[in-house]
Amino acid sequence: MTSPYHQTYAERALNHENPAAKLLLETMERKKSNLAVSVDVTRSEDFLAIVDAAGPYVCLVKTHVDVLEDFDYSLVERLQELSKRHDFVIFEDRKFADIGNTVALQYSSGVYKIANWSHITNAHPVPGSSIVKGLSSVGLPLGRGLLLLAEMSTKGSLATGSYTEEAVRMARAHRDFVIGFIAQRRMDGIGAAPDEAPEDEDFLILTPGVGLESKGDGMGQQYRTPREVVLDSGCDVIIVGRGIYGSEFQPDTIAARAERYMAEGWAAYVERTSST
Ligand code: 5BU
Repeated sequence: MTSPYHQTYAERALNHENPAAKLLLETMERKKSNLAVSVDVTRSEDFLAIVDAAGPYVCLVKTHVDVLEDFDYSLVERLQELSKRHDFVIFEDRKFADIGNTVALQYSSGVYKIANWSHITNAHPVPGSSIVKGLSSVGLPLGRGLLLLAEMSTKGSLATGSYTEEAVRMARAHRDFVIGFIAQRRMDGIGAAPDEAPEDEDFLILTPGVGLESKGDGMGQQYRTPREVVLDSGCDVIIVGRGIYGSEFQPDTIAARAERYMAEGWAAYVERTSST
């Protein structure tokens, strides 16, 4: 069988049963975009302006709703409208990290009710597989998908070696709900004995730490180019925040930058899928 590295997003969509994974892969193929925009701003007005300007160029919008100072639930409705208009998937980058019972409450309830609107969310594997059980009790009936944080983009990250391998084993044991990883490279076969990894293993790899103009941010973030991430490391979705919205919220610049990242990410994918 061809490895996911060489398969098209459309081919891979057929292999996934989880609705969120399928939706993401189909959206990538339809829009010819493997770009996600990460929108980390504190005012709802800026948030919506960035999503609206970048929306046509992205397959996914990644949020941190807890940084919005003026959050109210109507923002979610606006975001959902934009998601329909521009055809993108929503990913709340919540990074759950507690016991099963607590994360189930944090996912379903409180101010944000993340499970109600976010197609995809993520979790640290640090508590063990009970975290997947807790989140899955809420998300699976709603057709949601989970990403495990197998690696991080930051300098000195502790998510390496056997920790990363355990994250992949945890995912392998919960393939109905865990659709892939936040990681810096492909994870297929990691942590498995040669006869252990299922042949049809296909995890989605979403990768932050992508930038064309700088190597880092002075606070531990490390950037690689879309080409390094997609072609050299085999990742599927490039996640770009400040590289797109920078320090100003002018719709023209946001759209132009998003278009550039989209083109670079897609060119790397085309090169990858046409290589043998
Ligand atoms: P940036 O502006 O492109 O640096 O934003 C990157 C986003 O990705 C930001 O929301 C982080 O919280 C997120 N992120 C990351 O940068 N690195 C990681 O390893 C993980 C998440 Br996990």
